[in-house]
Amino acid sequence: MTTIPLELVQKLRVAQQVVVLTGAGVSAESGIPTFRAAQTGLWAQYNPAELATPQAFQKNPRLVWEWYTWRRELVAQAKPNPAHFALVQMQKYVSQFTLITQNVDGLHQQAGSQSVMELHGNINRTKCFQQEHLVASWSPTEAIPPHCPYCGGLLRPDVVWFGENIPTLVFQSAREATEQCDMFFSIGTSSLVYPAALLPLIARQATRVEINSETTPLTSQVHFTLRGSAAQLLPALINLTWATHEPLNPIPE
Ligand code: BJW
Repeated sequence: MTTIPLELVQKLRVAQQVVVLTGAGVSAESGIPTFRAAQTGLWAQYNPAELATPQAFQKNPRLVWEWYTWRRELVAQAKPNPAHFALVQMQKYVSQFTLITQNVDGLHQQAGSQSVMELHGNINRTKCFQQEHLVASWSPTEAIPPHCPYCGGLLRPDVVWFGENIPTLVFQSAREATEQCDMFFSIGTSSLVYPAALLPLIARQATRVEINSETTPLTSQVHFTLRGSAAQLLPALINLTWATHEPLNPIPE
Protein backbone atom coordinates (compact mmCIF):
# COMPACT_ATOMS: atom_id res chain seq x y z
CA MET A 1 0.00 0.00 0.00
CA THR A 2 1.20 3.56 -0.76
CA THR A 3 2.58 5.63 2.08
CA ILE A 4 0.27 8.54 2.85
CA PRO A 5 2.28 11.79 2.53
CA LEU A 6 2.39 13.98 5.65
CA GLU A 7 1.80 17.04 3.44
CA LEU A 8 -1.56 15.59 2.35
CA VAL A 9 -2.55 14.94 5.97
CA GLN A 10 -1.64 18.53 6.91
CA LYS A 11 -3.65 19.98 4.02
CA LEU A 12 -6.70 17.87 4.87
CA ARG A 13 -6.56 18.91 8.53
CA VAL A 14 -6.94 22.59 7.61
CA ALA A 15 -9.25 22.19 4.59
CA GLN A 16 -12.52 24.10 4.92
CA GLN A 17 -14.48 22.71 1.96
CA VAL A 18 -13.88 19.18 0.81
CA VAL A 19 -15.57 17.49 -2.15
CA VAL A 20 -15.36 13.73 -2.68
CA LEU A 21 -16.38 12.06 -5.95
CA THR A 22 -16.73 8.29 -5.76
CA GLY A 23 -17.10 5.52 -8.32
CA ALA A 24 -17.52 1.78 -8.50
CA GLY A 25 -14.10 1.05 -6.94
CA VAL A 26 -15.43 2.25 -3.59
CA SER A 27 -18.06 -0.51 -3.60
CA ALA A 28 -15.77 -3.18 -5.09
CA GLU A 29 -14.83 -4.46 -1.66
CA SER A 30 -18.53 -4.78 -0.81
CA GLY A 31 -18.71 -7.41 -3.56
CA ILE A 32 -20.30 -5.21 -6.24
CA PRO A 33 -18.48 -5.62 -9.57
CA THR A 34 -17.02 -2.49 -11.15
CA PHE A 35 -17.78 -1.70 -14.79
CA ARG A 36 -14.44 -1.68 -16.56
CA ALA A 37 -12.19 -4.25 -14.81
CA ALA A 38 -10.74 -6.40 -17.60
CA GLN A 39 -11.86 -9.81 -16.26
CA THR A 40 -14.47 -9.16 -13.59
CA GLY A 41 -16.06 -5.86 -14.68
CA LEU A 42 -19.68 -5.76 -15.81
CA TRP A 43 -18.67 -4.45 -19.22
CA ALA A 44 -16.26 -7.38 -19.69
CA GLN A 45 -19.27 -9.70 -19.67
CA TYR A 46 -22.10 -7.51 -20.96
CA ASN A 47 -22.29 -4.95 -23.72
CA PRO A 48 -23.28 -1.54 -22.33
CA ALA A 49 -24.95 -0.62 -25.63
CA GLU A 50 -27.32 -3.58 -25.15
CA LEU A 51 -28.13 -2.84 -21.52
CA ALA A 52 -27.45 0.72 -20.39
CA THR A 53 -29.01 2.93 -23.06
CA PRO A 54 -32.62 3.99 -23.70
CA GLN A 55 -32.33 2.39 -27.15
CA ALA A 56 -31.42 -0.94 -25.55
CA PHE A 57 -34.49 -0.74 -23.33
CA GLN A 58 -36.74 0.07 -26.27
CA LYS A 59 -35.31 -2.84 -28.23
CA ASN A 60 -35.38 -5.46 -25.47
CA PRO A 61 -37.05 -4.18 -22.27
CA ARG A 62 -37.28 -7.66 -20.76
CA LEU A 63 -33.52 -8.28 -21.06
CA VAL A 64 -32.68 -4.90 -19.53
CA TRP A 65 -35.22 -5.28 -16.69
CA GLU A 66 -33.93 -8.76 -15.83
CA TRP A 67 -30.29 -7.60 -15.87
CA TYR A 68 -31.12 -4.82 -13.41
CA THR A 69 -33.16 -7.25 -11.26
CA TRP A 70 -30.00 -9.37 -10.96
CA ARG A 71 -27.92 -6.27 -10.12
CA ARG A 72 -30.52 -5.09 -7.57
CA GLU A 73 -30.28 -8.47 -5.82
CA LEU A 74 -26.47 -8.18 -5.68
CA VAL A 75 -26.81 -4.71 -4.15
CA ALA A 76 -29.42 -5.93 -1.64
CA GLN A 77 -26.90 -8.47 -0.30
CA ALA A 78 -24.01 -5.98 -0.12
CA LYS A 79 -22.94 -4.13 3.00
CA PRO A 80 -20.92 -0.89 3.19
CA ASN A 81 -17.16 -1.47 3.56
CA PRO A 82 -14.48 0.51 5.46
CA ALA A 83 -14.19 3.02 2.58
CA HIS A 84 -17.87 4.00 2.97
CA PHE A 85 -17.50 4.26 6.76
CA ALA A 86 -14.31 6.35 6.47
CA LEU A 87 -16.22 8.89 4.37
CA VAL A 88 -18.87 9.11 7.10
CA GLN A 89 -16.02 9.98 9.46
CA MET A 90 -14.61 12.57 7.06
CA GLN A 91 -18.00 14.33 6.99
CA LYS A 92 -17.78 14.69 10.77
CA TYR A 93 -14.36 16.37 10.73
CA VAL A 94 -14.62 18.76 7.77
CA SER A 95 -16.60 21.98 8.17
CA GLN A 96 -18.16 21.81 4.65
CA PHE A 97 -18.21 18.39 3.09
CA THR A 98 -19.86 17.28 -0.16
CA LEU A 99 -20.12 13.66 -1.23
CA ILE A 100 -20.89 13.12 -4.91
CA THR A 101 -21.25 9.57 -6.14
CA GLN A 102 -21.63 7.89 -9.50
CA ASN A 103 -22.68 4.72 -7.71
CA VAL A 104 -26.29 3.60 -7.83
CA ASP A 105 -26.08 1.17 -4.90
CA GLY A 106 -27.00 3.47 -1.97
CA LEU A 107 -24.14 2.10 0.16
CA HIS A 108 -22.89 5.56 1.18
CA GLN A 109 -26.31 6.34 2.67
CA GLN A 110 -26.47 2.88 4.26
CA ALA A 111 -23.12 3.58 5.95
CA GLY A 112 -24.51 6.86 7.34
CA SER A 113 -23.34 9.54 4.88
CA GLN A 114 -25.75 12.44 4.63
CA SER A 115 -26.89 14.55 1.66
CA VAL A 116 -25.23 12.30 -0.90
CA MET A 117 -25.46 13.66 -4.47
CA GLU A 118 -26.25 10.75 -6.77
CA LEU A 119 -25.20 11.64 -10.32
CA HIS A 120 -26.35 8.38 -11.92
CA GLY A 121 -29.50 7.70 -9.90
CA ASN A 122 -30.25 4.77 -7.64
CA ILE A 123 -30.93 1.18 -8.65
CA ASN A 124 -33.37 0.78 -5.78
CA ARG A 125 -35.75 3.33 -7.27
CA THR A 126 -38.03 2.54 -10.19
CA LYS A 127 -39.65 4.93 -12.62
CA CYS A 128 -41.67 4.62 -15.78
CA PHE A 129 -39.92 4.89 -19.10
CA GLN A 130 -42.65 6.94 -20.77
CA GLN A 131 -43.44 9.65 -18.23
CA GLU A 132 -40.81 9.23 -15.49
CA HIS A 133 -43.38 8.70 -12.69
CA LEU A 134 -41.52 7.42 -9.64
CA VAL A 135 -43.14 4.14 -8.70
CA ALA A 136 -42.77 2.54 -5.25
CA SER A 137 -44.84 -0.59 -5.91
CA TRP A 138 -46.78 -2.22 -8.70
CA SER A 139 -49.29 -5.02 -8.89
CA PRO A 140 -47.71 -8.42 -9.41
CA THR A 141 -48.43 -9.56 -12.94
CA GLU A 142 -46.75 -11.77 -15.47
CA ALA A 143 -45.50 -8.72 -17.34
CA ILE A 144 -41.73 -8.20 -17.51
CA PRO A 145 -41.07 -5.34 -17.13
CA PRO A 146 -44.15 -4.51 -15.08
CA HIS A 147 -46.36 -1.59 -16.08
CA CYS A 148 -46.60 1.83 -14.45
CA PRO A 149 -49.69 2.00 -12.19
CA TYR A 150 -50.22 5.66 -13.27
CA CYS A 151 -49.86 5.62 -17.04
CA GLY A 152 -49.41 1.99 -18.08
CA GLY A 153 -45.89 2.66 -19.43
CA LEU A 154 -43.04 0.22 -18.93
CA LEU A 155 -41.09 0.38 -15.66
CA ARG A 156 -37.31 0.80 -15.59
CA PRO A 157 -34.65 1.45 -12.94
CA ASP A 158 -34.17 5.12 -11.98
CA VAL A 159 -30.56 5.19 -13.15
CA VAL A 160 -28.86 7.36 -15.78
CA TRP A 161 -28.08 5.51 -18.97
CA PHE A 162 -25.61 6.61 -21.67
CA GLY A 163 -27.11 9.43 -23.73
CA GLU A 164 -29.41 10.51 -20.88
CA ASN A 165 -28.94 13.68 -18.92
CA ILE A 166 -27.60 13.74 -15.39
CA PRO A 167 -30.31 15.17 -13.05
CA THR A 168 -29.84 18.90 -13.70
CA LEU A 169 -30.11 20.21 -10.14
CA VAL A 170 -27.86 17.48 -8.76
CA PHE A 171 -25.14 18.27 -11.30
CA GLN A 172 -25.51 22.01 -10.71
CA SER A 173 -25.04 21.55 -6.94
CA ALA A 174 -22.10 19.19 -7.52
CA ARG A 175 -20.51 21.73 -9.84
CA GLU A 176 -20.98 24.62 -7.41
CA ALA A 177 -19.44 22.69 -4.51
CA THR A 178 -16.56 21.66 -6.78
CA GLU A 179 -15.90 25.26 -7.87
CA GLN A 180 -15.66 26.38 -4.25
CA CYS A 181 -13.77 23.53 -2.58
CA ASP A 182 -10.17 23.64 -1.39
CA MET A 183 -9.69 19.86 -1.57
CA PHE A 184 -11.13 17.46 -4.15
CA PHE A 185 -10.89 13.68 -3.87
CA SER A 186 -11.58 11.33 -6.78
CA ILE A 187 -11.94 7.83 -5.38
CA GLY A 188 -12.41 4.51 -7.17
CA THR A 189 -13.48 5.90 -10.52
CA SER A 190 -11.89 5.36 -13.93
CA SER A 191 -12.59 9.04 -14.79
CA LEU A 192 -13.85 7.98 -18.21
CA VAL A 193 -17.53 8.83 -17.97
CA TYR A 194 -18.72 12.39 -18.55
CA PRO A 195 -19.91 14.74 -17.20
CA ALA A 196 -18.74 13.25 -13.86
CA ALA A 197 -15.15 13.16 -15.16
CA LEU A 198 -15.29 16.94 -15.68
CA LEU A 199 -15.65 17.64 -11.96
CA PRO A 200 -11.99 17.17 -10.95
CA LEU A 201 -10.99 19.33 -13.93
CA ILE A 202 -13.38 22.05 -12.73
CA ALA A 203 -11.69 21.90 -9.28
CA ARG A 204 -8.68 23.81 -10.63
CA GLN A 205 -8.27 25.86 -7.42
CA ALA A 206 -8.30 22.80 -5.16
CA THR A 207 -5.67 20.36 -3.97
CA ARG A 208 -6.67 17.30 -5.99
CA VAL A 209 -6.21 13.77 -4.70
CA GLU A 210 -6.85 10.48 -6.46
CA ILE A 211 -7.32 7.20 -4.61
CA ASN A 212 -7.39 4.30 -7.05
CA SER A 213 -5.85 0.88 -7.46
CA GLU A 214 -4.89 1.75 -11.08
CA THR A 215 -3.72 4.72 -13.14
CA THR A 216 -6.51 6.71 -14.82
CA PRO A 217 -6.63 9.66 -17.25
CA LEU A 218 -6.94 11.88 -14.17
CA THR A 219 -3.72 10.66 -12.52
CA SER A 220 -1.48 13.20 -14.25
CA GLN A 221 -3.81 16.05 -13.19
CA VAL A 222 -3.75 15.53 -9.42
CA HIS A 223 -1.42 16.72 -6.66
CA PHE A 224 -1.47 13.45 -4.68
CA THR A 225 -2.05 9.88 -5.81
CA LEU A 226 -2.78 7.15 -3.30
CA ARG A 227 -2.41 3.90 -5.20
CA GLY A 228 -4.27 0.96 -3.69
CA SER A 229 -7.51 -0.14 -2.13
CA ALA A 230 -9.95 2.58 -1.04
CA ALA A 231 -11.12 0.34 1.81
CA GLN A 232 -7.59 0.32 3.22
CA LEU A 233 -6.34 3.78 2.28
CA LEU A 234 -9.34 5.86 3.38
CA PRO A 235 -9.49 4.59 6.98
CA ALA A 236 -5.69 5.03 7.20
CA LEU A 237 -5.98 8.61 5.93
CA ILE A 238 -8.77 9.46 8.40
CA ASN A 239 -6.82 7.92 11.22
CA LEU A 240 -3.60 9.79 10.40
CA THR A 241 -5.44 13.08 9.96
CA TRP A 242 -7.81 13.15 12.91
CA ALA A 243 -7.00 10.36 15.38
CA THR A 244 -6.41 12.89 18.14
CA HIS A 245 -9.10 15.43 17.15
CA GLU A 246 -12.75 15.86 18.15
CA PRO A 247 -15.26 15.87 15.26
CA LEU A 248 -16.69 19.26 14.20
CA ASN A 249 -20.00 17.85 12.93
CA PRO A 250 -20.97 14.80 14.93
CA ILE A 251 -23.66 12.97 12.98
CA PRO A 252 -26.30 11.54 15.33
CA GLU A 253 -25.95 7.73 15.45
C1 BJW B 1 -10.54 0.68 -7.01
C2 BJW B 1 -10.82 -0.48 -6.40
C3 BJW B 1 -10.57 -0.44 -5.01
C4 BJW B 1 -11.35 -0.87 -8.43
N1 BJW B 1 -10.09 0.69 -4.47
N2 BJW B 1 -10.05 1.78 -6.59
C5 BJW B 1 -17.77 14.03 -23.38
C6 BJW B 1 -16.78 13.33 -23.99
C7 BJW B 1 -16.98 12.02 -24.40
C8 BJW B 1 -18.21 11.39 -24.21
C9 BJW B 1 -19.20 12.08 -23.59
C10 BJW B 1 -18.98 13.38 -23.19
N3 BJW B 1 -20.12 13.84 -22.61
C11 BJW B 1 -21.04 12.84 -22.64
C12 BJW B 1 -20.51 11.77 -23.24
C13 BJW B 1 -21.22 10.49 -23.45
C14 BJW B 1 -21.25 9.59 -22.25
C15 BJW B 1 -19.81 9.23 -21.87
O1 BJW B 1 -19.26 9.73 -20.92
N4 BJW B 1 -19.20 8.33 -22.58
C16 BJW B 1 -17.83 7.90 -22.30
C17 BJW B 1 -17.85 6.45 -21.82
C18 BJW B 1 -16.99 8.11 -23.50
N5 BJW B 1 -21.94 10.20 -21.14
C19 BJW B 1 -23.26 10.19 -21.04
O2 BJW B 1 -23.96 9.69 -21.90
C20 BJW B 1 -23.87 10.83 -19.80
N6 BJW B 1 -24.92 11.71 -20.19
C21 BJW B 1 -24.68 12.90 -20.73
O3 BJW B 1 -23.56 13.33 -20.90
O4 BJW B 1 -25.81 13.59 -21.10
C22 BJW B 1 -25.67 14.62 -22.04
C23 BJW B 1 -25.93 13.97 -23.38
C24 BJW B 1 -27.23 13.73 -23.73
C25 BJW B 1 -27.46 13.14 -24.98
C26 BJW B 1 -26.41 12.77 -25.78
C27 BJW B 1 -25.09 12.97 -25.38
C28 BJW B 1 -24.85 13.58 -24.16
C29 BJW B 1 -24.53 9.77 -18.92
C30 BJW B 1 -23.54 8.82 -18.34
C31 BJW B 1 -24.30 7.72 -17.56
C32 BJW B 1 -23.37 6.63 -17.08
N7 BJW B 1 -24.17 5.55 -16.63
C33 BJW B 1 -23.48 4.37 -16.04
C34 BJW B 1 -24.57 3.29 -15.79
C35 BJW B 1 -25.44 3.66 -14.60
C36 BJW B 1 -26.51 2.65 -14.37
C37 BJW B 1 -25.97 1.30 -13.99
O5 BJW B 1 -25.36 1.15 -12.92
O6 BJW B 1 -26.15 0.38 -14.79
O7 BJW B 1 -22.86 4.77 -14.81
S1 BJW B 1 -22.15 3.75 -17.01
C38 BJW B 1 -21.12 3.33 -15.65
O8 BJW B 1 -19.92 4.14 -15.69
C39 BJW B 1 -21.90 3.77 -14.39
C40 BJW B 1 -20.82 4.37 -13.56
O9 BJW B 1 -21.37 5.24 -12.59
C41 BJW B 1 -19.96 5.07 -14.58
C42 BJW B 1 -18.55 5.35 -14.11
O10 BJW B 1 -17.88 4.17 -13.82
P1 BJW B 1 -16.85 4.12 -12.61
O11 BJW B 1 -17.57 4.32 -11.33
O12 BJW B 1 -15.72 5.02 -12.88
O13 BJW B 1 -16.43 2.57 -12.65
P2 BJW B 1 -15.25 1.88 -13.52
O14 BJW B 1 -15.50 0.43 -13.49
O15 BJW B 1 -15.10 2.52 -14.83
O16 BJW B 1 -13.94 2.22 -12.70
C43 BJW B 1 -13.72 1.70 -11.40
C44 BJW B 1 -12.39 2.28 -10.92
O17 BJW B 1 -12.17 1.85 -9.59
C45 BJW B 1 -11.18 1.81 -11.75
O18 BJW B 1 -10.37 2.94 -12.06
C46 BJW B 1 -10.45 0.86 -10.80
O19 BJW B 1 -9.04 0.91 -10.98
C47 BJW B 1 -10.84 1.39 -9.47
N8 BJW B 1 -10.90 0.39 -8.39
N9 BJW B 1 -11.32 -1.43 -7.21
C48 BJW B 1 -9.81 1.76 -5.28
N10 BJW B 1 -10.81 -1.49 -4.21
